[in-house]
Amino acid sequence: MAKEKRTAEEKTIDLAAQEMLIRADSLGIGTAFHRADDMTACNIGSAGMCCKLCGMGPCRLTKDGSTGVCGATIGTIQARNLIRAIAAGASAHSDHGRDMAFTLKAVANGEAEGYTIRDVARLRTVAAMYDIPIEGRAPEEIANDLADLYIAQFGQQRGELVPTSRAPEKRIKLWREKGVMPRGVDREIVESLHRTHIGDDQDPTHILQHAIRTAISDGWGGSMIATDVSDILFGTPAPVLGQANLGVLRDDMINVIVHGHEPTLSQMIVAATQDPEMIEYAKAAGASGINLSGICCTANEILMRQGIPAAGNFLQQELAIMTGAVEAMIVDVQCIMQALVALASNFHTKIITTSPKVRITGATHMEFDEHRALTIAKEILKVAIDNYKNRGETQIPIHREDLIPGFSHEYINYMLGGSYRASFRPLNDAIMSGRIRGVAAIVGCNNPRSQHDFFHTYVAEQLLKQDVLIVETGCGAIASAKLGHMLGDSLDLVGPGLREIMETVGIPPVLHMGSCVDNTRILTVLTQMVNEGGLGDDIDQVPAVGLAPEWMSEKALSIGSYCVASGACVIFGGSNPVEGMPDRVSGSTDVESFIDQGWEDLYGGKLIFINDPDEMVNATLAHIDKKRAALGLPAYDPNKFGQSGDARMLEFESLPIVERRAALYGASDK
Ligand code: SF4
Ligand code: MSK
Repeated sequence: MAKEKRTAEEKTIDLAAQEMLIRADSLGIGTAFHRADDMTACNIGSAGMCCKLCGMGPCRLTKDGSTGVCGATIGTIQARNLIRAIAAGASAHSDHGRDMAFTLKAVANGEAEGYTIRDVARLRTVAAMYDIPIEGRAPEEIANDLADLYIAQFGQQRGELVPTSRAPEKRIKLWREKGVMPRGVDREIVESLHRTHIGDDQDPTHILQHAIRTAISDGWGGSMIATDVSDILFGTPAPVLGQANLGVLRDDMINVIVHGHEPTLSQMIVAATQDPEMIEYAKAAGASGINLSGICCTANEILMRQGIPAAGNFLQQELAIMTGAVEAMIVDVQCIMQALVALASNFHTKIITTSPKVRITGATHMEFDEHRALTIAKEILKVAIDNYKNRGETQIPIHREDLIPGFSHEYINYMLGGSYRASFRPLNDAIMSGRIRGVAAIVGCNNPRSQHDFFHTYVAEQLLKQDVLIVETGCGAIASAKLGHMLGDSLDLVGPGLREIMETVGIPPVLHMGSCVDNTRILTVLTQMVNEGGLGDDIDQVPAVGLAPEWMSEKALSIGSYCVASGACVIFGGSNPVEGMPDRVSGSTDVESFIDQGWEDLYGGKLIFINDPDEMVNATLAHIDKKRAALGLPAYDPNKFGQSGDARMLEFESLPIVERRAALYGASDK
């Protein structure tokens, strides 16, 4: 039976994306949405029950009690597939972190053209955490030592990964007790592959213990290093005005999109687009200037630091090209669809690969090298400008929305107390009093098998109504941005207690905390909340939940697992890589139960898969309330809050000036 095709409205809730999907249909061009409709996912593979680790297979296990040729059980095969995915995700983040550390080293030694240490305060703070001497030393000297320390974390063979020292004390002790303290990033990833080779580790729970160790080496290792170095080199994010969605593209300008994850090249592209020589070159080509925007997490990197607009999230990479208005899409690593090249051949868009690690057949390759970064950025930009003359008919959706991104943990600390008394105290107090019921981090990708952006934004909206503070990263953050949830004037979405806090502090309902590698910022916030006092002495006691409602990448599984290892309850939507198969494999599999209850018993955190968005919301609230009760905090009661004077002030502010004066001073004072 032919598979049913979804309408554009069923594929995405985003109006700009819908318009481009209709255009795709009229031009007869396929996208990931169409391919997802055409391709039925293999139910054995999606449940993690297919093993192809040796030449005796592939072995597809479909019934209770069945085994592979070697005797491997469903549990072993699911655990092996899961740890391999986590190891791949950890390797992607961590290799990014390694490259950032090498860039820091090059900058410290004056070998990286165009880069400087933008955030010396952050450099000193991070260095001091590791007892690197800072007093009386030049930033470059400190950066050199920090770079050496960070580079060493990848190849370290013994001992403990140094950045794990930033976790709460009790958590560190727990990791040591359970034998999951990572030794070195590369070592844990290599061992994951070794253990899953035919004939090695065949006890599912033992395999998954190492999955936890590998994931910790990502979250408290490679990813944390990536975030630290990005902040040091490009500045710690602070609120800035930005825009999101395909409507940021311009008909009268050269449209250049950066897509991928690493900020090293994109930051130089930002600098190059502002170079008078390049602007003149663009004008000479007949355009009114250069319009830079981003897709995916590269978008997040330059959005939260410079306010460069985000053209869209993961599922909009093809749709941006569909506008016909993009001269070049410059890609680095991760989440880049191979389909871009074929799709771009229908238009004039050039797909330019830049990483030595990533080539796509048919794309133009212009390799990036941080030692000549600005020069290369300008060369790439010239290719885009030269391509403007080839532009044909365009259709740019009008939809775009303003947003305020840039809520790094440093900024959250500052905004809660100002420079006089920067502190997490007000946040903890608000949770303890019940004004804020709890915290949810909504992160991760889009997946064309679910309605684009719907899960992210629906879950966020429902939780906001329940006074849950929302922080977001990655493509989920861009989904919220496109709906205007990252603006102060969206406060109507929010429950009464949370609204009081937002009005007092001056923050939007959803806080944008960065790219997917920046989920480490959330670990830092949770640790600071613990250290502030009043919410227990470890992360597993904080009323907080992590959600990845539309996940698709292996990185998401690594993120979810390091959050579990850190004590968080994590809820994923969409496909469950360790599920049972209805009618064939009964109930939850051993692995599914283990990453839920088993991990909770060991680490206080758990990983669960829920497909229904309302159930996701209910599970989140239930977990938050359970943690509140365990801390002895008052039960959540929305009727207690919402009467602050700030609300009255906002009412005044919304009045036309004449009425406002009349309300304040009487009708005669006009
Ligand atoms: Fe089959 Fe075992 Fe080989 Fe996997 S390792 S493919 S289960 S024989
Ligand atoms: S880009 S990993 S689709 S968040 Fe970070 Fe988005 Fe997920 Fe890629």
